[in-house]
Amino acid sequence: MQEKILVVGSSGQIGTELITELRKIYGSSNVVASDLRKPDFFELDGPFEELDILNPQRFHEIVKAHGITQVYLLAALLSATAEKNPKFAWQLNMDSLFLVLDAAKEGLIKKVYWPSSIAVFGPTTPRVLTPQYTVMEPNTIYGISKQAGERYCEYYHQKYGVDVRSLRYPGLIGYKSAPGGGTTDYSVHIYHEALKKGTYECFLSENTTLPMLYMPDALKATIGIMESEAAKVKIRSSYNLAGMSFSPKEIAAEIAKHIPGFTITYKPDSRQQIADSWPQSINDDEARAHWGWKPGYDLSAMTADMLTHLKAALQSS
Ligand code: NAD
Ligand code: AKB
Repeated sequence: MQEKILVVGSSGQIGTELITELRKIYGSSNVVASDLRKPDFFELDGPFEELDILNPQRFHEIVKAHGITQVYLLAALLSATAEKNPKFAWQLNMDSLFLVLDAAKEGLIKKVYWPSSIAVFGPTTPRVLTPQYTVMEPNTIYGISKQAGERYCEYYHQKYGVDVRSLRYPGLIGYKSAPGGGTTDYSVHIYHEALKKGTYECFLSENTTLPMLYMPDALKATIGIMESEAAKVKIRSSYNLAGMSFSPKEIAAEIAKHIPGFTITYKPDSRQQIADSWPQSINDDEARAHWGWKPGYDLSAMTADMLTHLKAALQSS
């Protein structure tokens, strides 16, 4: 049977890239992009539907009109933006998940992807090589919504047999799309500013180490878990996922190897407190053992690739 995929929140940092990858696999006409707005930076070569995921009627209309079998739910408010509007963040992050899980429970769709985050961990979690199962007391509204979302995903799988799959992404870094309101966003901005100005003012302090993942690895993991046999996906809350860990000082030193004279200054803001509550590194043994996850990029390989692509994009613009 031909899969028909709906990506909700397709114009964001992950969505813009995921759409391209999914269309390579399933064919452009079988992957429907949907968001409040069309993406800013590239033309979509396939169907796009305007959708506010807080409008259930419109969601059901799109699912029926396209015969959707799988939904990737990416719409959310991220950590920094959510702190500015906690009630709305809770409404968007939770109501969208209930809507999609219920559609699967009712048999309208067959499979759901929903990303969680390292934000499910909090200040009482062991911060180094944080294990899959550990203390989870998040103290941001974003983290609380992700943790509650994980519990709902597992509940819907156990009670109703819903085939929902999830990854706890670390900070994601890519050259094709801009990040949207997270605490790890500096790790994308720094490459752009390094090439444009040779200097960057960082909103986190120099030794704030956080787990990160290069976008090609994030896409590989996302499609990898969705294409795994159901029996291999033994965890239905969300899987720990690791790529690399570094601090602003370390990424700046790596960039300086390619751009001699590059400088970084530090002006921590409210995002520092969020970063301080998150792990420094993640243990992802379960993802590796259950469905064969393995990252391809470390800090040095990612930096070389990011700078090559961003330089080419700057020269052609
Ligand atoms: P983003 O902010 O870049 O994109 C989110 C998209 O959702 C935007 O295009 C936005 O317009 C859309 N959206 C917002 N409200 C909507 C609504 N009511 N209806 C339809 N669309 C709506 O976020 P992202 O970085 O692409 O993240 C996607 C998912 O991955 C989120 O659940 C996020 O929590 C998770 N995640 C991201 C990262 C990361 O580093 N980017 C890390 C961990 C988890
Ligand atoms: C954020 O910083 O909010 C995201 C995340 C790690 O969930 N990048």
